[in-house]
Amino acid sequence: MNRFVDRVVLHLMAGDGGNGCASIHREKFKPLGGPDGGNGGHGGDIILEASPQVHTLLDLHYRPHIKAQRGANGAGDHRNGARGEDLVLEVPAGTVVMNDKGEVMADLTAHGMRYIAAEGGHGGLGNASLASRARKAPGFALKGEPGEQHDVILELKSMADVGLLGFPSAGKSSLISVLSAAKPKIGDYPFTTLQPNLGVVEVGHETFTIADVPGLIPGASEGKGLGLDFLRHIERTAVLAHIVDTATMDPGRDPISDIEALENELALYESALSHDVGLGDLKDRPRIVVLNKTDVPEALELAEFLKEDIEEKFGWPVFIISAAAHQGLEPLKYKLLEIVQQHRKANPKAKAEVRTIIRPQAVDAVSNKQGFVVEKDPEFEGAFIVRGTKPERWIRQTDFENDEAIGYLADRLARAGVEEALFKAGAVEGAQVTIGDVTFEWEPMTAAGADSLMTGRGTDIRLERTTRASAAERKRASQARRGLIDEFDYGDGEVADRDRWQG
Ligand SMILES: Nc1nc2c(ncn2[C@@H]2O[C@H](COP(=O)(O)OP(=O)(O)OP(=O)(O)O)[C@@H](O)[C@H]2O)c(=O)[nH]1
Ligand SMILES: [Mg+2]
Repeated sequence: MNRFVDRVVLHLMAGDGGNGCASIHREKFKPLGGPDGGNGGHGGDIILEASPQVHTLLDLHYRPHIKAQRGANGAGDHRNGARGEDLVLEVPAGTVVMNDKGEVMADLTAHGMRYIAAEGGHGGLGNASLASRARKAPGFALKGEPGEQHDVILELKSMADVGLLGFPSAGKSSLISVLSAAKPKIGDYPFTTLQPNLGVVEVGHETFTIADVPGLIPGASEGKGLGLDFLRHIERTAVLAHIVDTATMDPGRDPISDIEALENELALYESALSHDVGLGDLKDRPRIVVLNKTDVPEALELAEFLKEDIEEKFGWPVFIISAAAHQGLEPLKYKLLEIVQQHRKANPKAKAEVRTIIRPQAVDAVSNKQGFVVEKDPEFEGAFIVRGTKPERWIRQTDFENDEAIGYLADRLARAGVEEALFKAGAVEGAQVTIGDVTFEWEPMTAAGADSLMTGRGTDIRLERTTRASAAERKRASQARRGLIDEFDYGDGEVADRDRWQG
């Protein structure tokens, strides 16, 4: 028998972005070719997709460490790195995705629904893409951004319309086996059912699904028996059916106290989902009571004797059946279908067309038009923290070994208005400013200062090297000086773009 796993913690590592390349086009007689470094490819995402092919989270249980492919680095000659391949993990419909704080991030209720659980890092731009009027031959490129890394918790909450509740051996599995084609294990010992079973019930042209979960006993909420863990599989149901054993010889047990005992446990079950699926708590779900095993004469007597009392006491419809003898099943089926249909009308199904759930954006990026916020650092007097998707990405993409790259970053931050926002927030020169993982001393630039930080040529040594001319180049240069040839005409029909490459 397959092991059934309905909760796993996954350690996700989306693909890192590839690094951009800083390269200068080199050709004989063309010492000052333009920047031709290609961009790094984006890292692969890790995507969860609800699929009809899988019914448990077992596979993921055995390989909880999941890593998507990184993007390839850019290369010279304008070659861009390939994108890392996305990794699609199939999960059963009904899988709820939570972050490590237990907050629900997505609920994959319909087949085909997708959720990007970890996003690949952006590839870094190569120096060809970074070139601009002011920065003609950048001597740096942007680094690939690391892919997202975090844990997610997956919980399977089966998609059933009807949930069966009852003591062990009450006949839940027997009932599902006579109502549907499902063939769960049936036994005359308690806790025969160790994993939820789903069955499809046909009533005329209509169908609904029914979930059989392991039996509950008093104290289940404290972990007695198999505990309440399996109740998550009946959380989405439209109706709960109490299956009551009216033939039990157990002293101290009778149908009414059985129902009350399970209701007590149910009241203690707290659903993580109640607010998100709009179904409310399990304890508020409609109920019916099914008095089973009435093929036993004393049991039938007891059931008929208690029927009215139960209806009055709990206010729920009561059905007298025998799963073993297939008695009383038709009225039960029709009643269940009726409640399920009412529920479906009131709760239109999640639209399967919404295939990809876009990840919720960081609050700051949504609420703020600029895409970032400046906050006072709660830990240091006079220090500030800049939060926002973009500035944080820019930091991650910066090669802090390269002055020119740092200059580019400073320029970018100033242009995005971070500088101004820091001033407004009361930051002064030398203030400690943190963006993402990096903390630095703030040296404000005026708009003019920003310009002076940009150098047309850059500090890339490959550029420096081009100024150490070869013999052929020296010859060209002297010919050009004497007006014999045009300095920018390489004789190959291609005229170098002075404006762009000659600073
Ligand atoms: N006489 C009689 N026995 C029944 C009836 N329904 C179930 N049983 C018997 O009761 C015992 C338990 O039945 P199951 O269907 O396995 O009970 P369950 O509620 O699924 O039990 P757990 O999975 O352990 O919680 C088995 O021996 C069944 O044959 C019935 O209508 N009449
Ligand atoms: Mg069972």
